[in-house]
Amino acid sequence: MARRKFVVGNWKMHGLHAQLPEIGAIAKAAEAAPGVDTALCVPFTLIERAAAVAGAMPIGAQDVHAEKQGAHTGCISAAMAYEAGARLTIVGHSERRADQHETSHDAWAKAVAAHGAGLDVILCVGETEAERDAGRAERVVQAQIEKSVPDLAQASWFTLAYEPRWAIGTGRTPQPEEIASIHAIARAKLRRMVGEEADGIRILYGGSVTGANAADILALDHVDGALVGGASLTAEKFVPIIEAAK
Ligand code: G2H
Repeated sequence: MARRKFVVGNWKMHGLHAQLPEIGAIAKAAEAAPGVDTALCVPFTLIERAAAVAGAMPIGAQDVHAEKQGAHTGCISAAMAYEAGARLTIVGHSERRADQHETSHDAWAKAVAAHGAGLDVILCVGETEAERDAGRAERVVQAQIEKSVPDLAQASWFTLAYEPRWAIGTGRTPQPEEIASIHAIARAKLRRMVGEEADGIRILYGGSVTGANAADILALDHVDGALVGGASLTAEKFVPIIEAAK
């Protein structure tokens, strides 16, 4: 099944209003690449103004709370993110799994809540360096998918992102065959969980993607796009990645 390439920037805890022109420039490049789906996940504080300058390019959040409302100081619900202008959200990012001790069950609950509020979902999975060194990468990723992908996941709103933790922000990327192998295993696991729908679900690679390595990574089997951190912060760095996906 043909899957459109999907390139998503994850600004993490970067970006003040002064960076809005970068978002405008990225959106312009996205518009010039109609064959590629491009989106940018920004801090909550930027969502509303980013959406105003992003034109047709969807703006996303990087996390949402699993509950609709309640006594959760400092948290943001999926409906709040949607109301601010987000149309998608990342859940289960490894930095949240590590820093906020989020589990695969938390990621599942957030994915369900986000979908319920009308947000598309990008759910992240990926092994640590110790798990890869111990030969457990495949089993870890399969278990994370098992526990965190909702049974009702559909290609129209759900995307999986494979991000080996040891490749995030480190400048190290796995060997092409390592990426292709995990993506094939992830697709097979999705098929066992959601049947033929899995063939339409996009699986992104994330972890030190740059303009220099994007074309090679995006050419791999079952790699349907990229989740990009550091190299999405400026149009100068991000646009070549969008163009590599054309
Ligand atoms: C992985 C990625 C974006 P970076 O976290 O989600 O970040 O491209 O900086 O490794």
